[in-house]
This record gives sequence, structure tokens and C-alpha cells, in this order.
Amino acid sequence: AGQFNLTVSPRTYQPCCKFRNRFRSVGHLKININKSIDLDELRKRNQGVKKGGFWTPHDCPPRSRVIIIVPHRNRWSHLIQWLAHYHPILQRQKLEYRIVVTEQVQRNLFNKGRLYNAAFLECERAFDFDCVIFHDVDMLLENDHNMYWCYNMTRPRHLSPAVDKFRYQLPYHILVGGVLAMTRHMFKRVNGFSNQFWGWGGEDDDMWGRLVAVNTTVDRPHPTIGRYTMIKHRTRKGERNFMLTYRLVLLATSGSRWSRDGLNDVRDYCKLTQVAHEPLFTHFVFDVGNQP
Ligand code: NGS
Repeated sequence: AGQFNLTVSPRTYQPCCKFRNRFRSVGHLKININKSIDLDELRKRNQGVKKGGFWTPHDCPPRSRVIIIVPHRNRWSHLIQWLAHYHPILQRQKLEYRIVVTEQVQRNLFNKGRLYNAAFLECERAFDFDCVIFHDVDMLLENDHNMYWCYNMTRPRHLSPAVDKFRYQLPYHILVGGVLAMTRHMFKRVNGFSNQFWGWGGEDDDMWGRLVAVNTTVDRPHPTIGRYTMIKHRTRKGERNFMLTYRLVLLATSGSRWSRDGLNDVRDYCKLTQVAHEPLFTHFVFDVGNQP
């Protein structure tokens, strides 16, 4: 039983925050995709945010200590919209949080699993947190009652079951992509994400296999609350088709691979090349190695 004691501090359940939050969160949010917003303007609007994108409530103890990891590649305009959208929401939710943007040096295929794993290990080294949220940069929350924390120690929470692109319906039962919250302990328990998925897709389906392997799956908010707008972008069709067979072969072996492929070997592939404590986020850049 002792193994779960570390993840959520008793401070988390202070009634003060619960009570206040009722009045502060606003429920349904209007999504404003404002392309002209710039970083300076955003900084001015978020002066309470500390360097590295850290914020903690002053009027009561935080409900949870959360790291939000956002992988990013060539999508600065999305990232700015993301930051503009989420900083105020997370503050209304009375969380202690840090935004971590993780990027790769390589300009060719993306490896999201490696970026997530490597960023998580850097966070473990440098910061104190209970809960980690893996977040796509193109997903904008439509209802701030969807809490960005981990209240169940053993069941991660798939926060994004209802996305506009899929007409607000879960496209398939095992989907955990988009926005996924889990305790720090749980992420280590499943050995993180696989390091072997290149290009778009698959690493999230593989995560489902890992959760099943440790006898858990996910909770989800009600679809009226777990609602997101996906910022539109061109799909890299070539990348998708090229990798499909490869992804399916890997998925077939999730159950036997998970304990060898993940957090425990990501350092064999990834090197941290840059760290910056920007005003609204911590920025890690990794050399993620090359596709075999
Ligand atoms: C599946 C992908 C997932 C992805 C999901 C939704 O096909 O990684 O689509 O993607 N699985 C495989 O490729 C094996 S979305 O349209 O939201 O970008 O998360």
C-alpha cells in the first residue's frame, strides 16, 4: 500500500480550493482561434506565471502538482494558442503546474514516445510533481470543469474522449491519445511510452497495451465535459501510409515489449541538447536519434 503514498500530498484535498473552484471555473468555453496573438502580449497577460511556465495558487494550497508535457514540432502558432488557452484554465483549476514543451532536433520523422519519456525523466530530475499530463499541442479544451489532475492513483484518465474532429464521439474504445493524465508512479509502472514508433500515430495505442499489462485501463470524463476542439492542420499523408505496416507490427507485440522498451532504455537513444526556462514554459530539445 505504501507505494502510492508518494503521489498525492494530503494538501491536495483542502476544502478551500474545492469551494473556491466552484465559483472560478466557468464551464463551457468559447474557443477563439486568434492567429495574431504574440508571445509578448501573452507574457503581459500572464505575469503571475514564473519563469519556466510554473504557477502555484497563493490563496490556498494547490489541489495537485502537475506537469503538462507538450511535444511540439514546427507548430509555433499552435503552441502560442495552446499557451494562451491553458494558462488561465489551469489557474482557475487551482493547480500547481508547470508547462513543459519537448522538441526534437531531427527534422525528419517525429518520435513522440521518446520525446515524452525523455522529458519526463528530465522533469523527475528537476521538479517536484505528483501527476503528469501528456498533451497534444493541437487540442483545445472546451469545458474547464474537465480537471487537469490525477485523482485516481491507479487508473489514468483519458481527458479527451470527445473531439470535434470525431463529432464529439470516441472513435474507438482503446483510444488514449490526445490528452492523457496519470500519476508519476503509474507512468513509471508501465515503463512510459514505447520508443519505437516513428512518425504519426501508434504510440498511444501501444500505451493502452501497457495499461492492460499492469491490470488497469482508463477513466474518462463525461463527453459533455471531455470536449475539445482540434486546431486544423494538414495531415502528413505520406508519413501515415509509409508507417502503417510498421505500426501494426509493433502493436502486435506491445504485450511482450513494454517492460524492455520505454523509460528504462530511452537514454540509449535520446540526448538533451538544450534547456530553456522561457517565461511561459520550460523548453527541452532532444536529439532523439535516427530511425533504424
Ligand atoms: C489511430 C492512431 C492513433 C491516433 C488515432 C487518432 O489510427 O495513434 O488514430 O488520431 N493509431 C495508429 O496509427 C495505429 S487523430 O486523428 O486524433 O490524430 O491517436
